[in-house]
Amino acid sequence: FLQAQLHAQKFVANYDESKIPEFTLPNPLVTEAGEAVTTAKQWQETRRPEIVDLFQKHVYGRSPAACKISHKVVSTKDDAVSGKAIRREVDVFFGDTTDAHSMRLLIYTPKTDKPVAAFLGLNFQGNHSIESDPAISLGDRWVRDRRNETVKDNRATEKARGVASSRWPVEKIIDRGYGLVTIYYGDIDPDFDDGFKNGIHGAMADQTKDIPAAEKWGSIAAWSYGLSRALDYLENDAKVDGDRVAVFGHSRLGKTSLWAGASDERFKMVISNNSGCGGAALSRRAIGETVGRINTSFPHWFNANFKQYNQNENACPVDQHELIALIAPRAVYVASATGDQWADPKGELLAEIHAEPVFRLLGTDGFGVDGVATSKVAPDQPIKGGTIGYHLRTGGHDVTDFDWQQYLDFADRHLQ
Ligand code: GTR
Repeated sequence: FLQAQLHAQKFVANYDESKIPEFTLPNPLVTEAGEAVTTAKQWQETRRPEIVDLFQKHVYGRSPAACKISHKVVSTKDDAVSGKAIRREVDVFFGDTTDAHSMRLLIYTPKTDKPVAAFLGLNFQGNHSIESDPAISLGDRWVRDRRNETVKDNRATEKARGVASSRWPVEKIIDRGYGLVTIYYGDIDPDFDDGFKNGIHGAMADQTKDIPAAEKWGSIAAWSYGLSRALDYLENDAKVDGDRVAVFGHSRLGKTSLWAGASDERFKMVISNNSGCGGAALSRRAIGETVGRINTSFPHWFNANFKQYNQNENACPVDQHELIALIAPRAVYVASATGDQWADPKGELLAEIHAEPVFRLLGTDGFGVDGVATSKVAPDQPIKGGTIGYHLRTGGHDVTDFDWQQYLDFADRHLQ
């Protein structure tokens, strides 16, 4: 009981700006040796690799080198989405044989002869949850018990069909000329703490055996690795243009899309929807969800080293503005919600503001407007004219049509 009480005291969430501890952000444009970074070449050759390495070592963990993949087409439907799209299911294997661990890609492409730009994003409840069509295979992998009829004994039921469709406006995406590729994140790595035995952690244990224990990949890194392997597949898919793929994710999967986009420069655009702590939000603000809180609730998301920064964010050699900086000069969009203070909307925008000097150094227009400041950003007024996009949507922790509207507009400017 005492233990529980101490625990609760330690993690009473703070939402009071005046109680934020004093902090100094690491400067993305100063090398570890203290040298100022003044050229794109210096950034690309010295500083960028340093920051990637710091995130691997202190935050997300080190993943194995890219494995060979193989694939198998599971199904094809030529008249999906009211006849406007082709829908395929493709199993992608983490290895060159089809007995390797696999993930199932659900791929929608508009009916056109040309390869299309596409959104790639992980989903929480299974591919069958994004559309109610009974022809989509019902996943048989472990899913979180939701205390409702969509899950029984940690397996999805028929009732799970379409339950997440409000977050996946497939028809709108197709009508705008884009493809949509989604994967159930639990195919890659089930989202619970089992000492990294299941999912690709277990399947690829051999490939990670030389990585120091404290630096081994957590689940966010594993999910990101899956996204990169999905991109390997898409690069060879005739219907999708692998050079024009936007990686998208909400919440823990927004943390994942950011790390995927930061660590894999082939993603041309990166979208973080309400990603919060360990995603777009600055850790040093320690407001809403904190590093100590997240490492306690979800010990498997980050590497073991990251635990050192519980209640000790200032000691971490990187902060999340540098994660966003790693995406430069490519397009990045961060979305917050007024009702999602747990994810620290202000800290999410500040991270972009503090990443902007890197985008400018690399010759982009940054936000595309001068003087972006947290005090000036009004709800539901997107900033989407530059390379860095942002909005603060009214409402709660979710993905809505408003969010997608902005992502599609942003994609029109960066992927078309
Ligand atoms: C919460 C967690 C957040 C966010 C969210 C989600 O419980 O505290 O960091 O990731 O889950 O993924 O929905």
